[in-house]
Amino acid sequence: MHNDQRSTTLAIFCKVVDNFGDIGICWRLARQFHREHGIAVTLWVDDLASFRRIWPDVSVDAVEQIVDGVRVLHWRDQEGTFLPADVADIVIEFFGVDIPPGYVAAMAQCEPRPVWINYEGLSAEEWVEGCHSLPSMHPRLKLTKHFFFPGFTGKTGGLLRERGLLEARDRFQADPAARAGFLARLGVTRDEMAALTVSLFCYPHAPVAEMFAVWRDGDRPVTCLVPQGVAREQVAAFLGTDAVATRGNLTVRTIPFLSQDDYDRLLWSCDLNVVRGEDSWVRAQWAGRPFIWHIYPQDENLHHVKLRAFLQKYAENLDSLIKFSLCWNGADEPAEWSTLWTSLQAEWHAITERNVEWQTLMLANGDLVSNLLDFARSLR
Ligand code: TRH
Repeated sequence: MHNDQRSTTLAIFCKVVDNFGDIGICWRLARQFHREHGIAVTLWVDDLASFRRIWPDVSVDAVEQIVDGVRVLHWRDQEGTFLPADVADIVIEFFGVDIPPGYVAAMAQCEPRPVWINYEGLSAEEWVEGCHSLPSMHPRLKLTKHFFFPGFTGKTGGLLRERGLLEARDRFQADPAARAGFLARLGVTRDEMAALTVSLFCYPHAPVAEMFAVWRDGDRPVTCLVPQGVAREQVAAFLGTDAVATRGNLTVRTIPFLSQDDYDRLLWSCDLNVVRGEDSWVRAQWAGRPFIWHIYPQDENLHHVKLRAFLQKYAENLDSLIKFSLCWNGADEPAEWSTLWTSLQAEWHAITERNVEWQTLMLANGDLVSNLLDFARSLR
């Protein structure tokens, strides 16, 4: 890394294993490094079609393109020879992906060596603090990579948060016309906006049909907005082939799969957000509205350990939120979904207060991109 910050270069290697989380996070990182720190970013990504879903400016055919100031390369294989001049000052491999061997060989020839970061997944478990920033030597080459963990404490990398995000959210939430205009563009009617609005982003095994039944039979109108493709079967069971349907007190409406920026606006607009995986979960925390997290499932229910670790930190004393979240994730059995929903609503005020408190705590950990840069600089 050069002293002159403007000439710092950074490469991110991203493989879209499943869903949108990987590219979602890598794209946020890329944009923020470039926009807020003036870094020349190259994003290597294997699946341009998934990328385009969250960022419509992306061309799916281009081997190389500039998107929002970031150089995007289609990562098609592990072939290729590289020169030290091709190597970035900071190299981020996302979730331990295998960087092309030719690129790694060139990294070993650089003087000084690039900072090599393995960017890991977000978890509230205690062990994360012990592993964050640990070095790992390459078995053959004179190269060391370091683990970088996002997290919820000052001993981790913190959470992704763009400069001005909370101010933009506050402006939007203070302006009813902005919300109404945004929702109207998605086809939401005035009546639907006036109901309790829920955004739904979950994995297919979530108990969506059960919640639909509770809202349908409940005593207040609920509008559930579902981006295209989410919980496909359960939503189709309610809607048939229509885009919107009302049964009892519930209206379900499918909306387009949004760009990342519009997805934030959706979270800021709704009274309750159901989110999943990693990136939408973090965005929901910054949205400042009650949220339910559907965690990405792992073998042997390892994800239940992660879920409990988060709830222990975040939802202390929010018993209804804990119970609801455990049931939503199959980690506990509900007696009655309607009872769970009633108790959750009774806790609404306390949940909202906790959100504010939580954001203050998270802000104190700094933002992840700045933390990562400070860490990278400390290694040179
Ligand atoms: O897509 P996901 O399920 O991704 C997951 C997780 O990242 C998980 O940790 C990982 O191991 C697994 O993939 C393979 O959920 P996530 O993380 O919330 O990412 C979704 C991205 O899509 C996020 O950046 C928000 C974005 N998004 C939109 O841009 N528009 C939309 O309409 C919606 C619903 C999401």
